[in-house]
Amino acid sequence: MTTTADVDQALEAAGLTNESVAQFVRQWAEHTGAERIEVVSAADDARLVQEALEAGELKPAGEGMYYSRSFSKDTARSEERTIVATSDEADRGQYNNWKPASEVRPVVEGHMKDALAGKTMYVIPYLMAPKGSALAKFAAGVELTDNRNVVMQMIRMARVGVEYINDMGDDFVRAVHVTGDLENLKQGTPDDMRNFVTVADERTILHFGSSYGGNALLGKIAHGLRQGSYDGWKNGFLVEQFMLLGITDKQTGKKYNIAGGFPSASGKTNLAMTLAPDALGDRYYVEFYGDDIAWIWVDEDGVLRGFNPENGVFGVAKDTNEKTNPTAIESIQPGSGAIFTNVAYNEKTGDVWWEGRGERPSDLDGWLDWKGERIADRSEDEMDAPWAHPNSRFTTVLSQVPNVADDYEDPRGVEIHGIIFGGRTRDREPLIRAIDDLAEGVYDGLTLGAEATAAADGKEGVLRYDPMSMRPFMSYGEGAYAQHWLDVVGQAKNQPVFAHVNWFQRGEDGRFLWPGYRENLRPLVWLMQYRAGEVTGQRTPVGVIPTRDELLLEGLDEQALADLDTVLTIDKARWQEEMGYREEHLQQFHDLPEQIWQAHRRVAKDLEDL
Ligand code: GTP
Ligand code: SPV
Ligand code: MN
Repeated sequence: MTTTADVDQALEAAGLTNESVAQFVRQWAEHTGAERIEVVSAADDARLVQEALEAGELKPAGEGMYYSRSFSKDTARSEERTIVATSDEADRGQYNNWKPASEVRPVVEGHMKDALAGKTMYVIPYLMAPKGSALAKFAAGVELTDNRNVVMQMIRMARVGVEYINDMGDDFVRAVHVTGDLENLKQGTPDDMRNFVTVADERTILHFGSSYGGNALLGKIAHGLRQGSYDGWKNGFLVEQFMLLGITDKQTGKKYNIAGGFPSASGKTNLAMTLAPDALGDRYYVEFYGDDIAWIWVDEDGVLRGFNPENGVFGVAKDTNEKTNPTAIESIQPGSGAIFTNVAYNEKTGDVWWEGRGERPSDLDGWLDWKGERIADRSEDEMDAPWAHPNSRFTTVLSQVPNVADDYEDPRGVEIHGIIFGGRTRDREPLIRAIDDLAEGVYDGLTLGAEATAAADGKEGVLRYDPMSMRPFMSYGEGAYAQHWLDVVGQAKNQPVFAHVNWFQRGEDGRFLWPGYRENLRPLVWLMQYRAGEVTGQRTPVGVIPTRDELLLEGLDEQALADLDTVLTIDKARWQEEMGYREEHLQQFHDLPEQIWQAHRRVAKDLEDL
């Protein structure tokens, strides 16, 4: 076990001078019984990668790219094991799984006691913001982890180094991650030992029992979303699971930035990365800012602004290919430093593959599925099982994304002109409907719904509501959350336009009625034109939808043209049915602002009158 002197020596050698951080590290070194302390920064990446390759934790996947595999029962965030704890029961919401801090803290601390005996405790100082941001005070954190892969993932996903923490005094999130003995945690049983706790009013995150994604990289989801949204509530800003992109009209020189929430695994990364300006006669230029998180506030001039707090992309691999998302493919080329997790891997060639990457390799030699089992050894009836896990992912840094905006690191963020919500819904929701009114926009966000996907444990195909795509990350009550939205966005001098989009409507034969992916630029261009008053669309009870001739249709394929009228139609009966479900959904929330109920009743009445 380390002594206080050892800890202090490690901190000093790394140039970590923040005494509050030092105390936090000492306390946890003692509690976990860590054998060694190692403070890391981004500059340590090459050495850590080398160590991980030697230890077999990473495998080479092409030059400067790596493959890793997580434990087979540890492949996604686990929502039912995730808890927001505070000392005030008023923070209990419908979705935040609230518990008293005094009850859960001892449990998870108990699991962590002496859990690092014989192990290294890595100290990861990080910032979830561009350096110099006015919100930096809420963005700094220190993650302690026993897992080298988590360190390498954090180096890609966050800004990592002592320089981000030394001047922060006590303004940092205390984040502790202990992997635990994954084979013996009784996952999914009544004795499940996993606990993913954010003690929001103490700015402390304690995650035990996973080494995967948002369960383990505590900067990203636990701090960047859960803790961040709690801090935002108390301090006047918004923190959302939103992508952020910019569209410039080269003819007019005008630029529009759009932020948007889509539930996990519903298309944020793809939308932010892959819009196809070339498809529309090269008139538009599209820039990438962020694919998963946006922090949003109104500046001193009354401008609604936002930035992406992350430094990288943790993208769903499935169906990512040259056609659906060429930009993503370009960002995971040799030399990119990309890490692939739970994809299929060829141990002889170092190639990786996933469902939707292209043809399945016909030569099975060397191929392992996501569990590490040889494909060639599969029996006849196992042959059709997926090779990659449906939630397998690639991790790459923003600077590798070819269309990343020049100003993506600007601490002032960018102005936000539009806010969109998009679910995964197979019927009812049209391609796009614009909403001009703030309360109605917030109402629309609160009633966002999606079919469950592989990113969260759950049944595929079952529809569930996911307010603003924040359901798994909600840190306080939904009524207060809605009010906070009205308050923050209400301060903006120029109100953003809202819109609801749906790329996932299906025909009776199950095919997608809209080609999606790169073609999604078309409805967004319409939204820009709508905001600028260049098109008027047709007013419906649920918003303004484009007329067929207002959409740029050049180059769209035959099938999409044939299906277009269906995705631009409002089905009154289906919508009225939906209004009943919405009412039940909203009734669960305590203290929902009256303005939201008014918006709901207005839509219901307009539907009745249709
Ligand atoms: P998280 O990282 O979990 O928050 O997910 P995300 O919202 O960023 O989702 P992502 O863009 O990674 O997409 C998830 C899945 O949806 C992938 O398998 C995509 O291929 C698929 N997808 C994304 N956009 C579209 C689209 O426009 N049409 C269709 N049909 N599928 C899409
Ligand atoms: C999500 O599930 O919404 C993600 C992936 O972005 S994870 O980081 O694992 O939460
Ligand atoms: Mn996400």
